[in-house]
Formats: sequence, C-alpha cells, structure tokens
Amino acid sequence: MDTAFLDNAELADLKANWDTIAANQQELIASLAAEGQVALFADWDAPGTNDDAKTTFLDSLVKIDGNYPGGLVGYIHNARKLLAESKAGANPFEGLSPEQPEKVDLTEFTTDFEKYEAIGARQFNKVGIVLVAGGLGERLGYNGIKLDIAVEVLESTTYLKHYADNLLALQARSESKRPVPFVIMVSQDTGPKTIASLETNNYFGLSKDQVHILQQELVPAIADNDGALALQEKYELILKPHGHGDIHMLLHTSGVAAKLKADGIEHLMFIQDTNGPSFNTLPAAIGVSVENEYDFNSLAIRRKAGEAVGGLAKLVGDGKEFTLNVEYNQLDPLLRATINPEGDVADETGFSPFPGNCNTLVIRMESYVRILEASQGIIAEFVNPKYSDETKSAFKKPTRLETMMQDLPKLFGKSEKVGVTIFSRMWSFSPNKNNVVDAAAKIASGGPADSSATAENDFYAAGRARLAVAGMKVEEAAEKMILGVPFTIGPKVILRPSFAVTLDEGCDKVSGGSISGESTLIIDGSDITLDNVELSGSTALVVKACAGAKVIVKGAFENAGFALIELTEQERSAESEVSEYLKIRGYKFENKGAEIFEFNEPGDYTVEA
Ligand code: UGB
Repeated sequence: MDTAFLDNAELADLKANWDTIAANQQELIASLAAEGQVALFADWDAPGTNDDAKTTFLDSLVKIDGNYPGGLVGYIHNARKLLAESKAGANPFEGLSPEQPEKVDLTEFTTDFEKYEAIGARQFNKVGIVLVAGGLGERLGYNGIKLDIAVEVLESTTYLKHYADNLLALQARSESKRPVPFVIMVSQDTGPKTIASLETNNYFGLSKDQVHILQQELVPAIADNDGALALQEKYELILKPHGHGDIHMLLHTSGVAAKLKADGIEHLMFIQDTNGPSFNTLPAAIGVSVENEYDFNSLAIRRKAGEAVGGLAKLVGDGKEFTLNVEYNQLDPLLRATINPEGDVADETGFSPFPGNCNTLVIRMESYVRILEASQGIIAEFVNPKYSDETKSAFKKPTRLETMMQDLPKLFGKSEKVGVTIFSRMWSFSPNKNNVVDAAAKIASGGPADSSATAENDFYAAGRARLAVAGMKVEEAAEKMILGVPFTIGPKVILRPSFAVTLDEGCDKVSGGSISGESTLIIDGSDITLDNVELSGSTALVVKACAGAKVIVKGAFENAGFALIELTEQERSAESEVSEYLKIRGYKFENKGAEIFEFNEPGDYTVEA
C-alpha cells in the first residue's frame, strides 16, 4: 500500500493514529485518499482522544464500502459521472420521442379480463411477491411503519395482514399448495418494526421460511461535483436513502432471486407498502405477462394530466426503442420538447395520453436473473442535486445517488419485451401516501387524494365491484366530505381473499341479491355462498368460516349495523389518545348492532335472515 498521502499536512494526526488502525481500514483510507477524499480524515484528534468515535467511523466506512457493489470508490466514480452529466444539463431522453407503449386495457371486467385471470390462476405456485417497504412515508406523517396502518377500520386490518392474507389465499388455490415466497425490503428505519409486527402476529399465518427480509442500506451524501463525501461532523458521514431501486441489488446480492428462479418461480410481482388493491390485479396481470410473454409488465391506470405518478411511454429515436416510466417531473419537459408544446395535458379522453405508473410490476424471472447478473443489480442510478447558483458549481445541501425499481427496463436489450396493463383505478391503485390536510388540498385542485380515507373508500368499492360482476344489485350511497376528502358511506363491502381472488370465484359463490345504502358486508372464508342476500339501510352482516365450514347465507337482513363517527378536532389532536391510524383519516366506525356469524368448526351451516 502506498502511504505517501500520509505526508499531507492535513493528515498529520491521521498519521499519528495510523498504527492503531486495522489493515483493512488502512487500505480503505488509502483508496479514498487516492480519490481525493482527504478531507474525511483531516484534523483528527491525537491518539488517545476520541478513539471510540474514530473506530465507529472507520467501521461504518468499511460497512458502507461492503454494501455497495464496487465499494465506496465505485460509488464516487458513479457520482462524478452523473454529477458531470447533471451539470452539463444532459437530457436523459435526448434524441428520444414518446409514443404509446404496448398495452392491454383491462379497465372493464370483460371476457378478456376473465381469460387473463384464468391463465394467471394456473400460475399461483410459480409467483413470488416482493414488497418494498423501506420508505418512511414522510408525506403521510404517520409515526410507525406504514405496513402497520389499517387499510380499513371496520375490522382494522393492517396492510401487512392484508398482504399476508392474500398470499395465503393464493397458495391455498395453487395446485402444489407451495408457500408463495414473500420478499420484504426494509430499511434501518422500518426493519425492526416490520419484523416485530411479523413476530407478534405469528407471521399472520405464513411460514417464517417463506418470508425473506432484505434490508437496504443508506448511501453517503455527496457535497460537491467532485464527489466529495459529506461529513455530518468529524467522524460521521451524512447518510441518505438510495431509493426503492435497491430491491434489485438486494435480490441479486442476497442470492434470493437466483434461488427463487431455481425453485421454479417464474414471475415476481413487486408491490408498494400501502397500495391495498395490488392483489386485485394479480391474477389478470400474471395472465397478461404469460400470454404476451412480457419480461416486464407495468401495471397502470388512466393518468390525470399533471398527476404525481410517472407516465409510461415507448421512447423511440436514434435507432433505440424502449418502454419506460417517465417520472412526473420529467414528463412535462419531455412532451414540450418533442410531441406537444403544451406539455403534460389531457387528450380528448380527459386523461393524459400516457398511462400512469402504479409501481406494481410483474417481472419475468428468467430475464430478471440474467439482467441482475450482468448489472450486479445496480439499476440506472440518477442524481438530483439542488444547485445554489446558476453555474451549478455548488449544492444547497448534500445530494446522493438514487435508484427507482421501475427503471429496470433501462437495462433491457432488443430481446426483452415490456408491456403495460391498464386497470381501473379503484381496482389497482389507491395508495395511502398523503396526510389529511394535503389530501384535502389535492381534492380541491381536482387531483386524487391518495390518503387513508380514499384508500379505504376504494377498498370497499373493489368489494362492491366484485359483487356487481357476480350479479348482485349494488346501489351506492351518496358521498360525504370528511375533512375535505370524499367518502362513500356504503355499501362497505369486504370480501376477504379467502373468499375470492378471481372474478370467476366470486361469480360461483354469489347468486342474486341486492346491497344498498350505508350497509356493510364482510365475508371471510372459502366455502361461503351468498344466495339472494339483501342488505339495505345501515344493516351490517359479517360471516366468517374456517376451512371445512360450508356456509349458505340467504335472506333480507335488517339491523343497526355500523355507524360512521367523525372525530372531533380534539380527538384528532396530537394530545388525544385516539389511535393514529384513525386520526389520519378523521373518522371511525361504531358497531350499533351488526349481525356477526363465526364458524370455527368444520360442518354445514345456514345463516338465514
Ligand atoms: N421505498 C423503499 O422501499 N425504499 C426507499 O428508499 C424509498 C421508497 P414512495 P415515490 O405510487 O404514486 C413512486 O416514496 O418513489 C418504498 C413512483 O416512482 O411512496 O415518490 C416505499 O416504502 C412513481 O412513479 O413513492 O414514487 C413505498 O412502498 C409513482 O408510481 C415505495 O417504495 C408513485 O410511487 C414507493 O415510495 C406513486
């Protein structure tokens, strides 16, 4: 090792400490010094002073070095390249013009929809689920992890339980009954609480072996265009999140992707932490991927112009052609520079011509593992510094390299096929991202709120849709504004995944009947059938049956059901003891006389009004 750098006057104290430093740490320091990072080690204290802080600092450098493919030196090289491009104002889409991507429209429940669901349903034992849950959810302002928030507050099912219930339902329907692999990416911030949630709830009925927890690490912040790593204070780097694209690197470096492929998994579905409807789309989306041989299938909605979701487009030019998510902040300038001087505006359909990215992705395992091996899982890093002056020579605050999981197709060649499957919004995309004040402002300006209340609203709407497809007469109650966010009071329908995961299954189990007003229907169990069930007014009916319990439900029920109670300002205040998951939506439900039937022993039963 060349230690000539230690003669630098700034490093006199480092030199005095040198013999106390482990060999691997010395080597890392030398390689960083060779990259112009001397400032990281300047003005050290003399040996004997702050030795613990020095050790912790060097240990953290070694750890960060090991976490990033190519190590810290690789990170600095990547940063310099991307920062130079950013400074030069390089247009990432230079020479490319957006066109419509290849797409399958499943916004209506047509026979095509059912065809794709049937194909997908045959694949349940060859599907794995990847949940990215490392984000803090700062926009939501919730103090715990987002997976612990209830997706609905009639029974207060958390997102994590809801996802686990779906996995159990998929594997119960698969030929082999093989557990569906469940990969969860956490971060330092979300990891301990995610694991605690799984442990306390006995993995929600999943087997511990089917759950793979991968932890994403933070990356160092960068202080300038030369890639100088930024210090919080002496002996402490500033670290920041690297984005959800880390999932690809972790699936590669952990060996989990290769293992799942070897185990016969053919597709992975990637979902976000608080998008409750993700699983509604799974059977049909997998069916579309299989039928059309998509290596990468982006699930999408009709995007409102200007909406804060990326637009999916085929980018064509310079002999290149690839389908990609263009983030919402890049879409408007790209459109202005190419096909539409007005930018990100609606077309004659009232929507943006480019489908909106739900960030629910179905990726084919075969091509995925090949691409991970070639790229080491580093997916299209980007940098987004906020410059403090026009010459772009300094930043307002340190920046960092980031990645997004939807950017994987940037590594695709001509042989990989990318498609887009468009679903109706309530069926596929209702994330819980915004606090109630921001949600109201979004509604006021004509956008979707993407809040706890709208997520719950869509949860019930999807239940209603399944009943309607199965032939039940469904009449919605009027919308009510709660803290500036619209909420349809009923019918509130929860059909648990145990009951139905495809439209076809719902059709087999529901015949006739009607549901209207502010009523509630909750069904949980694989062998429950609804025979001309009628619910109206505020009536609530809850039927739950264990495996082996066959229940026929019939007749017109009538009871006081659940009442929606708006929280007072005091109840919503920080001091109030009301649970935070209720405060973030502004209401709760109270049981005023719902009829609840639970069957915990196998057998034949009838529930009659
Ligand atoms: N996440 C991680 O696991 N790790 C991280 O470091 C960061 C996030 P955000 P974002 O649904 O409306 C995406 O922050 O990135 C997880 C798409 O890019 O909520 O701003 C996190 O826990 C955009 O095209 O979203 O925007 C969460 O589960 C659009 O689709 C997920 O990543 C947008 O989502 C998303 O994180 C949207």
